[in-house]
Amino acid sequence: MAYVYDDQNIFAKILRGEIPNNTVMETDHTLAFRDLHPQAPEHVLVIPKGAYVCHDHFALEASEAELVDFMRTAGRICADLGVQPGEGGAGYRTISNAGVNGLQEVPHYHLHILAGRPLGPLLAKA
Ligand code: DGP
Repeated sequence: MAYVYDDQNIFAKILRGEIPNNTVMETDHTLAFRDLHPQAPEHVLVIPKGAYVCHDHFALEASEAELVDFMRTAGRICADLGVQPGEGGAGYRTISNAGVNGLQEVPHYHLHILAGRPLGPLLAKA
């Protein structure tokens, strides 16, 4: 089944400059900005500039340049936030929700980076 991308989603509007955002980092293929409703003291969203719906879409169909750029950008943000466990930071969590069961609200692929407090168990009880 082909992925169907809705270009009216809120992150597509952010990428087109139709809605403002609090940018943390921008590269050729990737944009990172602060979440509007932060769930932790640090809550950054990393998105590809390409039209990908969710993680599997991006992982399966993005170019190597896009994939590398996205992952390196996410890593650099962790470094800039000072949260890398290997560098003495207190750690963080990355999350990517997909589809109905993942409770994905915005259908443009994004990685949440959450940090700045103990984040508790991975999943709430259903
Ligand atoms: P998800 O449920 O994984 O699709 O998370 C979507 C996130 O996007 C949620 O944490 C809130 C955030 N969000 C929604 N609308 C906006 C917006 O207009 N600007 C920003 N910066 N974040 C938004």
